[in-house]
Amino acid sequence: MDSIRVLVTGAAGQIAYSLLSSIATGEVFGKEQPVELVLLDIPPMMKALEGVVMELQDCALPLLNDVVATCDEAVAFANIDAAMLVGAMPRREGMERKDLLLANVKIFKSQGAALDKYAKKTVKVIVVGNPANTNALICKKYAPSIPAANFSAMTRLDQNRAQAQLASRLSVPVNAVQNVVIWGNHSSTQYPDARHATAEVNGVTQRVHDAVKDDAWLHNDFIKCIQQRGAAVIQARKLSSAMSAAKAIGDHMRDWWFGAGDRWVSMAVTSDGNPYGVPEGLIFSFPVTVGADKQWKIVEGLNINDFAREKIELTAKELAEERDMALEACTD
Ligand code: NAX
Repeated sequence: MDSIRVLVTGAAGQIAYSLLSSIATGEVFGKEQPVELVLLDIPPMMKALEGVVMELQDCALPLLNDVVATCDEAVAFANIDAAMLVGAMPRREGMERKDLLLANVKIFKSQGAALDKYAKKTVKVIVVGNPANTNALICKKYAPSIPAANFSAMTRLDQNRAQAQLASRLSVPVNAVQNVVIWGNHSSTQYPDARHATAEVNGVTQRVHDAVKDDAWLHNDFIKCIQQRGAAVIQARKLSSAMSAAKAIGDHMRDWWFGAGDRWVSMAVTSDGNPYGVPEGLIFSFPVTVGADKQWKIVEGLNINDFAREKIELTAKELAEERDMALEACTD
């Protein structure tokens, strides 16, 4: 089988450190699929990246055909089949949200243009670096020759967190819980929605709502826990989520690559204005199904009550503000 070429940016960072071996052991693209890993980071990180390359060699991985480490986007984006855009400008003390957005516009404008120029037109892109949804929007804008459906931002970590919290509450394995939805932005305005979720408890599949029997918890503490989970990990670890983020990147890409069957997964993808009234063009997290042809489709027809409508509108409003700020900084 021919190798596929997979780019990971921010390759000297902490998420990449957990992610790279899972790609190279076949956990993402399959146990038969040889891969070439392309590692992009910025010039001051090249020495550290050398160490990562040495470790990948030392893992002696049969599926890993080649490793390229570079700080040159023309090299990094050439002929790639998948792009995991993890690297981003971190928020520094005293930095306003707007400053962070603007610093990232520069990075994702440049990487979008590099995708347009050098990548395969079938490339599948997941943006992880924050603000992930808006970074993906900018990246897509500067890669007009690549289908919009090939761009996504990651909310799978939020989905995994939500699924795990519900499973823990019901004392069932995580896989017994299905169809939890993350709507909107990968930020504290996201709406983790268990209204359509099901759980298999004692061999019987039922609505999570009926199994939990605690609406107050589902409407308050559950939602807040997922919205604030990233901050809670930082407070405890003094570092942001890395192991769980890497696992979620693998889950997102594997389901995209192979299809997710009848499971719903949450991916932030381009809104076409339907079916939930989210403004067209925003990169917004929806429940999607993914076919074996690698095409995702938004799950339609879900009942949106007033509570849900308010939460979806709030996170859409934040994303529209981010978009406006980011686009203002794009002079062309
Ligand atoms: P680290 O600071 O450990 O690593 C980031 C790496 O990116 C660094 O090596 C840095 O040099 C590199 N980098 C910066 N600018 C770059 C550029 N222009 N090209 C290539 N590389 C560049 O951060 P880490 O913990 O790995 O997190 C990476 C990003 O993921 C952050 O933006 C973080 O906020 C975001 N996250 C997003 C999540 C999501 O669910 N969407 C969850 C986890 C994580 O917080």
